[in-house]
Amino acid sequence: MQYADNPFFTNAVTVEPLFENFYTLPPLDSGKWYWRVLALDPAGNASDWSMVASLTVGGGGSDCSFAPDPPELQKPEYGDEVPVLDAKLKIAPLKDKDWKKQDLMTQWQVCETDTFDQLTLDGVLDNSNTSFRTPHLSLLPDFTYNWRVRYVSIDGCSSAWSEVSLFDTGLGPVDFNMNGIPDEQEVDLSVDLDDNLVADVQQTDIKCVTTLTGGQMGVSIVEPVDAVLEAVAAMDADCVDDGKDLPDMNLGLVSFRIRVVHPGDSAKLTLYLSETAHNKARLYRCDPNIGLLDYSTNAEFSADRTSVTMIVEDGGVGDADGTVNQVIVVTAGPGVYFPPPSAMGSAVNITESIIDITESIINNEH
Ligand SMILES: [Ca+2]
Ligand SMILES: [Ca+2]
Ligand SMILES: [Ca+2]
Repeated sequence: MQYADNPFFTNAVTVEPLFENFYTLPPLDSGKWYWRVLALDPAGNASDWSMVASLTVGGGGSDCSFAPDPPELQKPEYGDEVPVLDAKLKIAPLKDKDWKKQDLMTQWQVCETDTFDQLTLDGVLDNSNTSFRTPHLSLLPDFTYNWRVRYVSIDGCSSAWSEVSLFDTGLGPVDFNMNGIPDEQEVDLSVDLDDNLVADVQQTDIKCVTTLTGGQMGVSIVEPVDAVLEAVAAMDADCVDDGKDLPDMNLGLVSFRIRVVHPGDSAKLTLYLSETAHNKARLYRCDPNIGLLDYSTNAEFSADRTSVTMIVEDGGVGDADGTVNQVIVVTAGPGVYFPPPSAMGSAVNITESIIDITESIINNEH
């Protein structure tokens, strides 16, 4: 499914995969919007696009005359410095007594300028969430950013934007040789993850890091040829640090930032793994405000399971910055859920149990 603010679908947002016959749109600006759908079979063959349909946001449908008061920005305070890799933005709890917490979403925007026309980040959280974590590598070091927040009701009415505040980012990890890899995560000359008999550190088409588990992962852009891999950094598997059960991720996660030439471009890339992935491993993507998400539908492991190819799209699938801005930010890694050691006694393991059941069905087919 694609939607856009113009009938030519310039800078359209693509939503895939979509297994249901409905989709709930994130908050959209007022005005006329256009959408269309196509069908894909399991082999990836696509139908033609449907006819284009339109919808109008605001002024009509819902009564938006009682919009909530705008949020009050709390942290960072004006001009504070935040860490590049792990910034957390905070607003005061919802004060407007006319609204219920669960009926409002918070929309967070970060931009280099106070015009908010070329966004760095655009994220929507449910349940009047008061804090927003910036995705790893989405912020550049030693930079000043503007940010603002608004409430959006579940029927699409929004508050005014909060005041605009500013924060600065710190220097980030040391990268003395300026290759986009933290120097303490560089690999040595013995590493050749793409198996081409050339040390990866001597190649321009792959960036490898030492993972936090002591292995290595490499990132390489397959296409488009004009996309640039700007930065790569290894991350801990517990990407939201919430203590929840995680898949077993023997290489942890790798974050990377890609710059594409055209807004909304897709990119295909390969993650090279220093350890063969388990035969049941899936590729997981980290959303810093949700946790790990199964990215299998847009990823494919190689036959020998030493690499995995993934598709990402600026402002679309996989892009953690949530906006069409010629930058794609991703944190991902392979992982596998093993059956919990004790029987499923606790509610915590429900998700795992469901995954185990799916896996046993798959196994029974063989
Ligand atoms: Ca470096
Ligand atoms: Ca190599
Ligand atoms: Ca983007």
